Amino acid sequence: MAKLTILEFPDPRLRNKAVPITQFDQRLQTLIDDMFETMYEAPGIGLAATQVNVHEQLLILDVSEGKDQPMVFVNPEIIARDGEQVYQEGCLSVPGIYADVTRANQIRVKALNRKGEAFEIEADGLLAICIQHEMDHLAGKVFVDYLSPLKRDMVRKKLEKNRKFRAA
Ligand code: GNR
Ligand code: NI
Repeated sequence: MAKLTILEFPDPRLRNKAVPITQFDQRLQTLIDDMFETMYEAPGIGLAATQVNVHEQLLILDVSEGKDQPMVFVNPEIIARDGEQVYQEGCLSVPGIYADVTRANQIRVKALNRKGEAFEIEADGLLAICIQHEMDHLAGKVFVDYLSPLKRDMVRKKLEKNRKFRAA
């Protein structure tokens, strides 16, 4: 297992659009295991392959209290959505920044598991938020894109300052 490096906003590589996965080989299994190690260590409740500079349609999450319910979604698609919910989101690629984001309250998702088998789930609450947040990453989108350009620029400056402080 290996811990991977997480790209940080405004890294242009976070803008890449992920391509579908077709090979459910050892490389994919290792990538998934390394992403779990990286996510649990961060710690975070979700991680998209985009964030570790792999531009393929793969996201993982674990929104459980005990951190014992790992979930894997390959080539995910939202096939139904309903309602709205607002939640204060954070992101491992935008460290230390939190902002309210409005998303669908309930979604139905179709995806493949790590073996390439199809499944569908209905999600609401934090699980629904997290799936939508990670699917945005796969589309090259970051949650601060929902903020006004002025606020986004403030986020960019704050991150730059924090990075300089961390480096010093
Ligand atoms: O760890 C994370 N927490 C979180 C909190 C609120 C809404 C979304 C998230 S996802 C985030 C991990 C991450 O950046 N995934 O892309
Ligand atoms: Ni994120």
